[in-house]
Amino acid sequence: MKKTIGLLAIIAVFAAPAAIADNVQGSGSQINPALKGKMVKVLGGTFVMGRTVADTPCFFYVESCDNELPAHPVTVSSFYLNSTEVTFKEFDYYTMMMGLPKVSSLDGGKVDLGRGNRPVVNVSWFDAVKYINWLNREKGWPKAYNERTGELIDAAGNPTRDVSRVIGYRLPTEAEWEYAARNRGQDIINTWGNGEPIVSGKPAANIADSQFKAFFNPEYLASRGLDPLPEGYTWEVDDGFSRLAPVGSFPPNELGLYDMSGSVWEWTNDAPRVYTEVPQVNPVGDASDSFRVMRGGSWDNGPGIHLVDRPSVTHDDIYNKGGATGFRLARSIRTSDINE
Ligand SMILES: [Ca+2]
Ligand SMILES: [Ca+2]
Repeated sequence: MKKTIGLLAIIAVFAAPAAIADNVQGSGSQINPALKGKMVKVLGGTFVMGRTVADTPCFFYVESCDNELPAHPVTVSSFYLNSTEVTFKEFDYYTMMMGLPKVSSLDGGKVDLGRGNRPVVNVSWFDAVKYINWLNREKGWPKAYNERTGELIDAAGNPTRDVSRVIGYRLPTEAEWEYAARNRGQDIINTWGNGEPIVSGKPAANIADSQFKAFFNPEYLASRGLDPLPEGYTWEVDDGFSRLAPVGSFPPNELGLYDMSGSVWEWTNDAPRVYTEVPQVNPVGDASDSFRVMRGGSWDNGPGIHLVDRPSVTHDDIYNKGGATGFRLARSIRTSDINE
């Protein structure tokens, strides 16, 4: 495990106004009747990627969050990002059609997290890209990934680090994910801003809340040989969900994207890139590295997690089957899409 969020590892052991939204999924609903979210057009731009908010503390258990520094200018081209995380309903349709076993909906403590419109979890990075390749095939698009090497591939099947050469659905790059999660690169720590996780007087995200704290009480943790949660780890408010919530249960960000903070960690396309001061344009991680970055925190992280936090695990890892990592779809904008 590399530069990861220790807390997640610990928990995972046992818990284990869409002003610019364009529905370009179109016939996708005919391809996969379970498809729920819509693709939101995220207008490109240049932002400062990495930890930009001064004095932001590192998350609990993290030895260092130096991998979020130095903050540096990054230019991202316009792209589409799905408004929601991929759901169990969507993923179950795929496994049914492919004759694959259903993905477990249990957390590490064998508690059922629920299925349906809850985000799919217990999927490795390779599980996610195999789903994406299948979905692209159903759409009549080329595969986006080499399922053996983990490389992005262009329409001819050749490896590429240029996302604009990938025609169909793919995972968002880290830069795309962060840019979109921060409302096109604003100086915000989480989707709700820099204060309490509240929007319009209501909980802003599904994070580790008072219900979570009640379940993972010191006695329960001690019975599993684990230390109590650190003081301040959870949010002292009931957000309505001790574990998974249906996608879209909380307010979207300004771009119309739901659950960018909390709900489940989201696989990005990228292997970890070492940040430098050098400005980047559409950076993509080196796929030969077997680690992949996940973003956004989950139901088992409190409000101390940040959008810029970037833990990574290997691309075949289901993260200790902790029920806390899923993904969402992205797609480059192609000239032929302009009139869609
Ligand atoms: Ca919660
Ligand atoms: Ca999320």
